[in-house]
Amino acid sequence: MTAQTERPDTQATTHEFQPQTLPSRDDSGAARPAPSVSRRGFFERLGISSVSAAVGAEIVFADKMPAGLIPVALAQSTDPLQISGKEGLTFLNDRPVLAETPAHLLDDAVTPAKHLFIRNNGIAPAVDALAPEQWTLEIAGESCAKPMSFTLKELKEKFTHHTVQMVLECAGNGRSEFNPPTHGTQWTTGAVGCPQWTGLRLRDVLQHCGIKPDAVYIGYYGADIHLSGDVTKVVISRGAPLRKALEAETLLAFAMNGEDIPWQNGHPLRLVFGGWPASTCGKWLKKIVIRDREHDGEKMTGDAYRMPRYPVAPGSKVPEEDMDIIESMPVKSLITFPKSGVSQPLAAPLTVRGHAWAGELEVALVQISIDFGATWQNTKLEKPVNRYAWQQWTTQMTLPKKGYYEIWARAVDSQGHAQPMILPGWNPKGYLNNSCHRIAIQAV
Ligand SMILES: Nc1nc2c(c(=O)[nH]1)N[C@H]1C(S)=C(S)[C@@H](COP(=O)(O)O)O[C@H]1N2
Ligand SMILES: [Mo]
Repeated sequence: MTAQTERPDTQATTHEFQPQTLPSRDDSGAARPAPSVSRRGFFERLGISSVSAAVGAEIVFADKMPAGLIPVALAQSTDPLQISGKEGLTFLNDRPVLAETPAHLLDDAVTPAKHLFIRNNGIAPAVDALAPEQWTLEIAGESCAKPMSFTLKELKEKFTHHTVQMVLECAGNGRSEFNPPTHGTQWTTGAVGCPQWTGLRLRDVLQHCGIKPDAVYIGYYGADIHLSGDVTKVVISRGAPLRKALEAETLLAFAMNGEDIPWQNGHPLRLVFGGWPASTCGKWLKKIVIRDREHDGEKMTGDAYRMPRYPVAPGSKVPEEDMDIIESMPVKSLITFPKSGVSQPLAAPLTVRGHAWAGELEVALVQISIDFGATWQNTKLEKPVNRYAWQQWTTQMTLPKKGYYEIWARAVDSQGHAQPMILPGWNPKGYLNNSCHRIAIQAV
């Protein structure tokens, strides 16, 4: 199946891939067939000698093999796709790796590393290439007064460490519900998580290197490899306006939940912006540029990560000049307990809980409905542990009689914006679906 053109079976945790060697289409490109599979553990062994070992013989034209290519011999394996350190994720694609988290596995207040989604636009660098001792970060760009390069060790020694819990959510999360369907990863609800990040303030590092008065934007570059295998091609190079880059919460993170960031999530260094699309949060970070104009790197231009400035009819074409770059993400919530589909004894009180978040704003209210939105009841909502962390909500209820119910959750932000019950405005790239999360429950 191709993750881009068919809706994934949200129940499946793994699926089989067609063995073949074409590069897969990225989130914004033209459709190409989904490629090859991998065998258990393959992703960690991208060095040519180890690939040869896995194939069982010397690969004769190894020097001609595109970087990151998974040999057909391995692709024919029927072992489910697995990435060490990850558990329970639903894989939507293997090349690039796209994996989302079922809602009930996001029940923790702080998302554990094993349950954080993966969204790669290219091929993750081989683990061997990510040794923290050898890692360097370059700060440059036409609006950088003193361009310089730091080792990771120097960065950690020179600048104060800060820890902030922040939501990471792909702007395309929820895309699978749009009709007519839009191109791109068909995420259901699971391209989101909220781990705790530790790192240096981007502003401390930028200020150390001198920000020229004409600076307006920053852009990032990572160490991942383009799907074509062409090492001169940039996978993704997005960024944010300088005012966002200089916020106290904007981090160059070297740790997640007090440990190394998982390999697929950007070890040993990644950017994290609070409340903005996760596409701004560059992984395997090698370079930051301070720009005198809006950054024009890969996936900053055209219609990538942009929304129409006005409501448009589903399926319509929108001129690029009428599209704006997505900034703060919209208000949203998840029901993480109970798991959708469970049966509940009628007599027992039912606990329902989850999280809510609202980009740069705070969530003011979360309500649930058991009658398809006819009536709503308030839940108990916690304050965020810090700005940009998601908030926990919980409530107890009894169901009136035996039978099938849906529980819907709806969050309202501090400016009074509520989640739509069904679908928000259709847009050409299928971004920002913040419609209510629904779960099924049966009272027995
Ligand atoms: N270097 C690099 N950084 C990247 C990406 C990428 O493909 N390469 N993908 C971006 C996108 S679109 C998203 S949604 C997030 C996903 O972060 P995660 O894989 O840690 O969940 O990383 C962002 N940063
Ligand atoms: Mo994304």
